[in-house]
Amino acid sequence: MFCFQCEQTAGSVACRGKAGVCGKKENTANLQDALTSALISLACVAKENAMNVTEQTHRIILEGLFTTVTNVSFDDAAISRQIEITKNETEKLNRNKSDYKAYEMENIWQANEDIRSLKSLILFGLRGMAAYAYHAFLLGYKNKEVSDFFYQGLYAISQDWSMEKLLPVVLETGKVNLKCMELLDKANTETYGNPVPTTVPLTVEKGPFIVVTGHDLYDLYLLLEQTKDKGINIYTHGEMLPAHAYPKLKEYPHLKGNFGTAWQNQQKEFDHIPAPVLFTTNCLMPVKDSYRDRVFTTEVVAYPEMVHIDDERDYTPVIEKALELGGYKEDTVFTGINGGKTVMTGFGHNTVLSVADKVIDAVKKGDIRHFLLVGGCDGAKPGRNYYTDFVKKSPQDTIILTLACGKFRFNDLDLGTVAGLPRIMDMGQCNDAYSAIRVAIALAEAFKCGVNELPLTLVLSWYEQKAVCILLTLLSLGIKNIYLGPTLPAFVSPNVLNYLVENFNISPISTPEEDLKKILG
Ligand code: SF4
Ligand code: SF3
Repeated sequence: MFCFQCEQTAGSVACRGKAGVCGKKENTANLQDALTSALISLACVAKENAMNVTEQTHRIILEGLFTTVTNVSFDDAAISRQIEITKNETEKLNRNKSDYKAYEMENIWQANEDIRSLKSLILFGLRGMAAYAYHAFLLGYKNKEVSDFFYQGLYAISQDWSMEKLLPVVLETGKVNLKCMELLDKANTETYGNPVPTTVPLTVEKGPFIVVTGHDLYDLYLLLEQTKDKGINIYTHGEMLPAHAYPKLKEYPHLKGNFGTAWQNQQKEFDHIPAPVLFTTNCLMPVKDSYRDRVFTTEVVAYPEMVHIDDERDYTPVIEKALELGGYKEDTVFTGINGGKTVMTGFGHNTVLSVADKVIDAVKKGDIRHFLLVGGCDGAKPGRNYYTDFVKKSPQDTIILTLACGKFRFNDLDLGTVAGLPRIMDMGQCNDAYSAIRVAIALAEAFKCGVNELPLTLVLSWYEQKAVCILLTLLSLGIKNIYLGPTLPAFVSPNVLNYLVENFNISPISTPEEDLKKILG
C-alpha cells in the first residue's frame, strides 16, 4: 500500500506495509487505489461520451471519491462493489467501444515528486469536494460547473502534464470547491433555515438515546422524524454539533444536546456507551469491542460486520438498539475538554452579517483589534494543543471565529464578550468555511480594502481531504498569510511548498506566543 493523504501519515512521509496509521489495511488501501483508477477511467470515457453521461454517472463519481476520504470506509466488500459499479458504468458509457486502458495509480505515486504533489492536491481536493457535493446532491441541489469539474479534474490527473499545466488545475479545484460549498450552504439553509446562535447542553438526559455523528444533516433530519414520540433522545457528536442551530432541526424537542468531542476521542468516549452511534460520514475509527454491537453506518461509510443502513434509510435497527440499551439511568453531566457544561454554535454568515454594522463600528473604534479564524480538523497526533493555547492566550480585544471539529479543543471555554459580541463564534462544520469567506468578503467591502488587508488572520488545522479542498479555495481567492498546522502535508513537495510560501506566504505554526506576536504586531 501507499497512502499519504492525511495529516497523520506514518512518519509524516507515507503509510506503507500492512496498515496505515488510521487502521486502514493494506488490502483496503489497494482497493481504494483500484476504485480511484476506475473513477479516472470513467472520467476519461465520459469526456469522449459526454452525451451519455447521466445523473447516475455523477452519483457514482461522487460516491466513489467520497468513499476514499480518510476514515470513511474500511469495508473491502463495499469498496469492491463500488469498483464493479464504476466499471459497469464505464462500459455503458463507452458505446463506441473506444480503447481505454485502466489507469495505473503507480503513475501518480511513482511520478517525479512535484508532479506527484500537484496531482495529489487535485485528487485529494476532489475527494473532499465530492463529500460536500454528495450532501448537496441528497437534498436535490446540483450545479453543472461543480459536476463537470470532477470529470475535468480526474482527466487532468490521467494526463502527462507539466507542472505549469497542472498548477492552474490545482487552483481551479479550489475555485470550484467554493461553488460547491456555496451550493451546500444553499441546500442546508434553504432546507433547514439559517442557523441561529444556540446554546447546546453537554448533559445527557436519562433514558434511551442515539448519538449521530458526521456531516450529513439529511440523515439527522430523517432520524429525528423516525424517532418522534418514541421516547428516544438524539445527541449530536463531532461535526454534527452545528445541526442544533438550524431552525427546522431545532424544532424537534428530542434533539437534546451534544455528546462527546471530536472524532479522535471516539474510542474513549464510546467505550461501553449505553446507546447506539450512527456514523453518517467520516471520521470513523477502528471499532473497539466495548461498543462494536452499537455502531451503525450509512451512505458510503462502512466497516466490516457493522450494520449498514441502506439508501432507504430505515433506521429501525438503530432505534431498536437504543431501546434495548436504555441509555443512562440518571441525567449524566458531561463537560467539554476545558470543563464547560455547554457549547455554543450557529454563527453562520447570516447571523454574523446581521450585526455587521456593530462589528464595523467596533473595529473602527478599536474595541475589536483582530479576528482570528482558528478552525479546521482535529486529530490524534501531539502538537494540537497549540490551538487550545493559542485561543486561551488570544487577547481580550480579539474575536475567535471557528469551524469544523478542531473547535472542540476550546469551544467550551468562557472567553466573555467584546463589543457586545461573544469572543468565540462557531460558524459550523468544515464546509461552513463558506460562511467565513462570505463574512471576510463583506468586511473587506465595508472597509474598502482587500481581504488580506483586513484585521483577520487564519490559523488552520488540517487532517483529511476536506481540509485540502478548503485550503485550495482560500488560495484560489488569493488569501495570504495563513498559518497551517500541526504539520505540513507530506504530499506537498519542497518546490510546491516554495511556490505556496512565495505566492501566498503560508507559514507553518510555531508557538502560540510567537505566532500571536507576529499576527498582532
Ligand atoms: Fe495513512 Fe492517512 Fe492514508 Fe490512513 S488515510 S493510510 S493514516 S495516510
Ligand atoms: Fe473533522 Fe474528520 Fe476534518 Fe469536517 S470530522 S472536519 S476531521
